[in-house]
Amino acid sequence: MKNFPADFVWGSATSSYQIEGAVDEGGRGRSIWDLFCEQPGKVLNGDSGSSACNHYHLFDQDVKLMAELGLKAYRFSIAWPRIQPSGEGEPNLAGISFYNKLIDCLIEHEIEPWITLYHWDLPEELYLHHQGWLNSSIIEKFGEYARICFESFGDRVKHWITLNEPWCSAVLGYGNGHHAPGHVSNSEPYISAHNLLLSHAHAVEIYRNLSLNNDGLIGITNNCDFRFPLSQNDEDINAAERSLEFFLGWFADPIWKGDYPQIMKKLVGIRLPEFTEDEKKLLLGSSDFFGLNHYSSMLASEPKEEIKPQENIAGNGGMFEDQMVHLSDDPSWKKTHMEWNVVPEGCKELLRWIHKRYNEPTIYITENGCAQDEPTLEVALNDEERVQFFKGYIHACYEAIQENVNLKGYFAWSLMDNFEWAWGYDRRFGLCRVNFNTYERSLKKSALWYKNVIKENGFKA
Ligand code: PNW
Repeated sequence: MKNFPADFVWGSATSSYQIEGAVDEGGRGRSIWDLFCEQPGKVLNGDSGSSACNHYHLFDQDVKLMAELGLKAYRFSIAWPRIQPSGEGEPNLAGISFYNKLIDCLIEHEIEPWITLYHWDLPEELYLHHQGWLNSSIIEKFGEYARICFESFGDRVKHWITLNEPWCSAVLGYGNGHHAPGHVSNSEPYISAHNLLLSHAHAVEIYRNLSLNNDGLIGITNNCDFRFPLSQNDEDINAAERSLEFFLGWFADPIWKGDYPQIMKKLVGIRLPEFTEDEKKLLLGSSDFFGLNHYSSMLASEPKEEIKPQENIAGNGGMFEDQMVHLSDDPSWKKTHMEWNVVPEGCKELLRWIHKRYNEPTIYITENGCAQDEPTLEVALNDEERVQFFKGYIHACYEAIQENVNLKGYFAWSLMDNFEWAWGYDRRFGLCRVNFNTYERSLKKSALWYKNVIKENGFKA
């Protein structure tokens, strides 16, 4: 038996726009994703999250499903435009009431609520009239929104995540335009990332100053894939390291080391904003734990020829041309329906890398999972590939813990099939199957497997 520490947190995660639906109800304002989905060609099949899983109306049923799985914790996000429809000003009481009901229902079922404040649904107004994450005025606004949440829910919620994957907001939102608001630029990713980081640090300062008199923790969740060097040549080893610094160091170094990685300053030059001394102080230590979303790995090598911006990815925000790394796949790797490589070993290596670089932080994997092609209910209910995926990655977590990595929890992405951003409903990550016409949920094989892992606090290898 591969047993985990007794207090290991087994959870599952979702996000507001991906599951709630009911976009015009309860006084919710519009977000940049409502706007983005209306633009032809941005989302596969013209899908949008307007009804999604109808979780807004079915949340109590969903909490029962979580209880049935034995989840110890549930990570969900709050839709900023439900709390402040225009992104500022007085709170919308119907929005607060919805999340109060959800939180109370979770607690009643002994499931710990973990709240993410920002999982990409920026109030549209802040984008249209205030330049969204490109304007440093967002820092104060995000702080006020966060304060409302802390004051409304902080008596019952002990785990807070300020931002989900700011890399995605910056690179996909402002670099290659694959996500809302769909900008294409090679400088805006660095500007938005800068304001995202400062917004995070400001919200954490507010939380800590509120002294809610509980033992609540607050942190940030970053995403990172692992990079294996293609060969054992120094050049390729350096390329892999550089790629990790561009991916994760960009967002984690300011918080755990007080500034951006040196290599980014060198390669990005004047497009990388600078922190003032006060900002560095504010950022340093502004996360009580290391939230990590991890999905995949690639091979990294020194480019053989000059890397040109790829035709279809003009200005990709540092992931490709700025870092000067050639990325490739090992042909032996299996791929998921997202075309992401399945490499459990990369998960272990990344955990080690974080442990070492950031001085042995407490880590929570706040997302890990895989999309599978599940055209019918029957196929979905027999998702053996997903069982194998979870088995491999959770085993990698187990091995990392054996090496003293301080991994304290794991959240499967996702509780149920949902609106997978630019892929609409075509990519299914759920432990539970969702019929998007009837909203019926059914437990997949992977859900039953995970249920047993939680019950046994481990699994047979
Ligand atoms: C994450 N990439 O998104 C998000 O936190 C979830 O909302 C999402 O459903 C899940 O992972 C699966 O995609 C990502 O391009 C989107 O590297 C894109 C990337 C990584 C994470």
